Amino acid sequence: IMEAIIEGFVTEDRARFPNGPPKKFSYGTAGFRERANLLECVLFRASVIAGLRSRAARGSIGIVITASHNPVEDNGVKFVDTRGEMLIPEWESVASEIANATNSDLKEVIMSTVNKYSLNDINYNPVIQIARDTRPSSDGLLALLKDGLQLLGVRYTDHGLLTTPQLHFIVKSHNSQCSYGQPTPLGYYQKLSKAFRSLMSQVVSDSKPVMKLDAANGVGAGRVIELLEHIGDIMNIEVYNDGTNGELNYMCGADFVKASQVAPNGVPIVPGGCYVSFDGDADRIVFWYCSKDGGKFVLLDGDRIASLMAMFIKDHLLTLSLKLNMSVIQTAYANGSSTTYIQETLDIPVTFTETGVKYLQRKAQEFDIGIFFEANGHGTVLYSDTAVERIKAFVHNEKLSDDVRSSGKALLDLIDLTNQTTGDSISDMLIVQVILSHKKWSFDDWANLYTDLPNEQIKVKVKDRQVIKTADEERKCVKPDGLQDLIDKLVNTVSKGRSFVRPSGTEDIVRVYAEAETKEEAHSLGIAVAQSVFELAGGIGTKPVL
Ligand code: G16
Repeated sequence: IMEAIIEGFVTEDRARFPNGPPKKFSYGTAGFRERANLLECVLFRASVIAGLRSRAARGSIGIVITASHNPVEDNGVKFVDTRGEMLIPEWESVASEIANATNSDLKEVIMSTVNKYSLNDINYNPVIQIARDTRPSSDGLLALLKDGLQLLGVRYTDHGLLTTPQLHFIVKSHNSQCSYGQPTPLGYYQKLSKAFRSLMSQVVSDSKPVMKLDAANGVGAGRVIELLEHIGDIMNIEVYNDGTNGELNYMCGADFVKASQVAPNGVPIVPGGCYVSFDGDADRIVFWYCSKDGGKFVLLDGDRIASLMAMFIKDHLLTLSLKLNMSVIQTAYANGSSTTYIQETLDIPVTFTETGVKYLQRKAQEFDIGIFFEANGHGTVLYSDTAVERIKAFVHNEKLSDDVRSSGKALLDLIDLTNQTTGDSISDMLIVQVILSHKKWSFDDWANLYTDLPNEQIKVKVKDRQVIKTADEERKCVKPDGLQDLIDKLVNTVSKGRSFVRPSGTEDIVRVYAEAETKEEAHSLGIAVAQSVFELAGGIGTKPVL
């Protein structure tokens, strides 16, 4: 029967896409991502990928149609695995093979997956959880996905417009038989708002916190408005760049603000005000403000969020005298000052992985408490079952002091406020607000934890970005020959210099990162390295200039 179903699917695929996939797709940092008009075949075939993965894992899996921080012409598909995490690596290859199969190979590729994982049991009927972002192309791509699922007889729930992390939450909740939460958008708002209200009730203050949100003209805007129905009486979030006027991710949003280190368009600036930027699908977040004296722009990025969360959690563990195996997970993009602060001041070990939340998340699972954050604002905290059980023991022990028990309760609420599946702008925003309120800190106080080393990020266009090969968690470039030697020489010309290059997994460019003791040195180092990439890796277009 399975073979007949697949035969029907393949016949329809051939009728709709007689020339097969329009290009070779690679499963990048976060799924397939391309110009939207090239993705139709991929979305149709995403149905079979999801259906097979779901059968193999015996659980519901998720699909989000989004290209996150990319421009509005792009789109993409992110698969969410059964525990609410990114798709496991073994299945990234399966997904690539199916997406790239020629028309004549498609049936064989699918059937070999069916046989390899013994997926012939048609009695197991999975449910796929689906969401999409606000891109104009998302509706058409969604229709193709649904057509594919219907042909295959795979059930699905279409949750409509959601942030990517909301769908991760729903998948985890569904597969945990609701022990993690109710698998609906409402369940998400209820879980977070309950924890947030409990944590904020411990704060004595006569004013409501106010956050001004740059929602990147993306899907986060509407979701925050929905959230406000649950917490609007205790927190004020003013939503800007809500998609009614501006273009998605254009001159706004977390990626723009982090990379260009300036305030976004579309947000009225009040010196001293508290600002926050999401990216297009609200899985990344950065905070920022303009200082009261002089209006200097100050960025509080993913490294800052990780440092703040690590400090707060560590403080509570100290109150409980509880020793847990804890680590902060960073990538090569982490500002050197944040790593020093976490290791030396907080005395928490830092572990490095390559770029991509999927890598950080896997590493974080090795600890009782794994705080993982990319500098670009993508991250969250994972708590092991052991950590949760040990913290719970404090709350229910009547013999302990009120301070100790309320510290335990605060940690448990914090765990509930955390989206433990992936980086989540909404959850991260609320956690930061809780910490600042508990400490009675302003953004200035937070920024004073350490001083960032000036840094610069540059994009270089090359003919084929795959000519760049890296090692040592992307901190060393091993191909093309000679590029790393050049980088080493350039780094030695500035003080506190550091630089690395890597091919992006979401855009058709090579990324260059440079940091140094002064802004000028970071800039000149970045440009010099970008020029070396241009020369040795087949740059196209205009060569970067100082
Ligand atoms: C995705 C990943 C992130 C990664 C970012 C940029 O984010 O989930 O982990 O940092 O891409 O990746 P790259 O430098 O390879 O282009 P998003 O928010 O775009 O889905």
